[in-house]
Amino acid sequence: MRIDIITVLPELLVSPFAHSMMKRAQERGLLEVLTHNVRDYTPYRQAQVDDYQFGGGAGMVMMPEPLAILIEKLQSERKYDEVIYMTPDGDLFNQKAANTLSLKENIIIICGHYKGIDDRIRQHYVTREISIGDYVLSGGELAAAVVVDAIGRLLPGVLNDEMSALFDSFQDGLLAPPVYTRPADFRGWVVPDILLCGDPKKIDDWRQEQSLKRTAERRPELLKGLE
Ligand code: 6GU
Repeated sequence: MRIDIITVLPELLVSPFAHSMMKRAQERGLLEVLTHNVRDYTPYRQAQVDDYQFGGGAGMVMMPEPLAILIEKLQSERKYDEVIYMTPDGDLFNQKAANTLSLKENIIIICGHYKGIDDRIRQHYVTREISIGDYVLSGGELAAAVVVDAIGRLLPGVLNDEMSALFDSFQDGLLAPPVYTRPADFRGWVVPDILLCGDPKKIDDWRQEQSLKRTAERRPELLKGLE
């Protein structure tokens, strides 16, 4: 899978993909993340990429021309399945959206800054708008990093233990059960006996029960959709 990220701050998108699973995904050739600086594509002097908004009001808006030039350059090189715009007024991102996007071949992600991008780019190029939650970030980059991470770890071959994504919170619509590691007794705080019993069926049942209990306590609305 190839992801092209359009940004005015490519530096913000270095570290999130340079470690751990995202690093491994790229080293294994399963994921390619490329960043493109909008400033390198502007036809305006002094690398201008934003301007005052028509109608007045505080805050700058990203101009359509540099974005259109960059999007069209990329689209002339390969076919893209989605052109995503990161914006707080987009569709709320969740595991289902991550699963769907992980099946795509090539996607473009546009990160907005300032007051956002000229609406004509949204109307004529963007196929999907994503928000990562009901709060406002200063730009789309951190949100894009969240989305790419959530997608990237789902690509077949990225996880070392191929099964472990299946046990994630949300992957089956439930929160994950509690987990423990050594020592079995830490300052008198002991691991639940059942995890030490060695019976996989019993352990599985306990985890399922804990998942349901946690979900009922913390996110009861998640249980509504399940049978
Ligand atoms: Cl995608 N962008 C910005 N700027 N703020 C956000 C967001 C995105 N999602 C939640 N808040």
